Amino acid sequence: MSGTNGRHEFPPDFLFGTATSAYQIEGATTEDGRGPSIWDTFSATPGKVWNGDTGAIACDSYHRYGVDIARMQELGLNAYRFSIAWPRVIPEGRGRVNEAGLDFYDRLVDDLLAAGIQPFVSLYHWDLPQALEDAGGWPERATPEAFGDYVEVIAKRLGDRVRNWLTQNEPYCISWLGYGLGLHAPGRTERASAVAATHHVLLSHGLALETLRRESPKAEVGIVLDSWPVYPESDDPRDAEAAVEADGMRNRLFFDPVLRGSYPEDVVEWLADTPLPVRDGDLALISAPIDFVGLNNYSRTIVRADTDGRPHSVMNGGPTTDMGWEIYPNGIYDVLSRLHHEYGVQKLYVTENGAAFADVPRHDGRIEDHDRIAYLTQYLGAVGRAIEDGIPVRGYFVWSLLDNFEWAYGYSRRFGLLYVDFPTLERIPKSSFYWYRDVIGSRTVPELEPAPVSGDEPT
Ligand code: GCO
Repeated sequence: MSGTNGRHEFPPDFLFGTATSAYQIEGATTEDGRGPSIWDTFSATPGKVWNGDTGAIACDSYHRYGVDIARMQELGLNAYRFSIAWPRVIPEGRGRVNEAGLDFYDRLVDDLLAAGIQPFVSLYHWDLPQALEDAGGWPERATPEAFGDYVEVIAKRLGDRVRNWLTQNEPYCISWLGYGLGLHAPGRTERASAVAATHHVLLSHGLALETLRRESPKAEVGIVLDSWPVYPESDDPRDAEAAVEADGMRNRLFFDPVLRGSYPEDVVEWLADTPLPVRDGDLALISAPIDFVGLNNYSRTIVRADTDGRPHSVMNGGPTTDMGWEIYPNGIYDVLSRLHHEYGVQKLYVTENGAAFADVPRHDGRIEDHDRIAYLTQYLGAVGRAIEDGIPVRGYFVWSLLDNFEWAYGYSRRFGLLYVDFPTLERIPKSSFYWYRDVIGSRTVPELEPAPVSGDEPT
């Protein structure tokens, strides 16, 4: 489709940001009274994370957040999305509040505001207090209830200054990668638990929303949904049906309850042997009006019907990032358009988009990440095209400000605009950092320049 690589201008109030999350950047996992989280436990379990990497040090942003804010100022960021570590604030998940943990986020919010950067605060980005997992984790209804109490503590402390809250981040990944496929913490492979977690994570959004409306009435509240749009591999009706099923499990299972107040009937049927633990009143909480939807999008899924008709995802040989994810900028346009036109969402942020590539510093210290610039140009271009077509996208956050702990991939995947030299923790701007600075300064995505000529990989 045309127009993605061309020049796009963004409206004056459009927010340009970057995103991070606590466990991926903070380190200091045993300092100042922080309790253990499921990611401490999971990453300490042999064989779960590449290279045995953990978040114990990460980017040390717990101590170096001042350095990071200085870099954000250099970029000219309008907004910064970060997450609060629940175990830093309530080490056992419920009950006792750790004031030192709260103080850290208090300072972070103040320093961001002083730098003219709007905080977008994620209340949960996967670091569940281990004590709550020991009591059953997200499959238990007690967990969303504890989350509501934790959110109240945060809102009471930061609600006078924070104007944008994100309740949950990627409910699909929390429930299905964590409890169904076991690829993320806590590493369980129990379908019934993944289904129960799905509902309880969404319920926790509803409970948090109720609390935030009360304790932080001037703020806007949204949820972050990750979506990989699903396309059938061919015109064969069997592929089309398989795509509907895959889209149901991956997207509609989360979009529908939040934005329509009901679970999709076909998905409920597929899950009939392990039903969603819905109680009276839950869906009203989950679908209470929100101010915006945050979309995380990186790629898409293409599916083919297996011999039994079930969806099977396939790669099409197109270009991919270092995650092996296909680069498909029209996908972000399609999801934004769907959320607006099909689901009636009136305000959207792209809360994450970005790319991992194997960045290698040269002898002169420069990191020329033309592939990341090309990726961002195309995706931000697609976002620009969505805005030109009347889709209400109000901001865009690059994942990520800096290279960080990429979950089960440890430090082997680099998503940052800042290169992090992990042995020294030095931050070095990549070419994409300067590119984004210019985009923000001019509010314009320029046309993509051809890549500098480089040698091919020796074969
Ligand atoms: C999320 C994302 C991030 C990842 C990023 C790249 O949940 O918001 O998973 O934490 O680091 O999406 O995979």
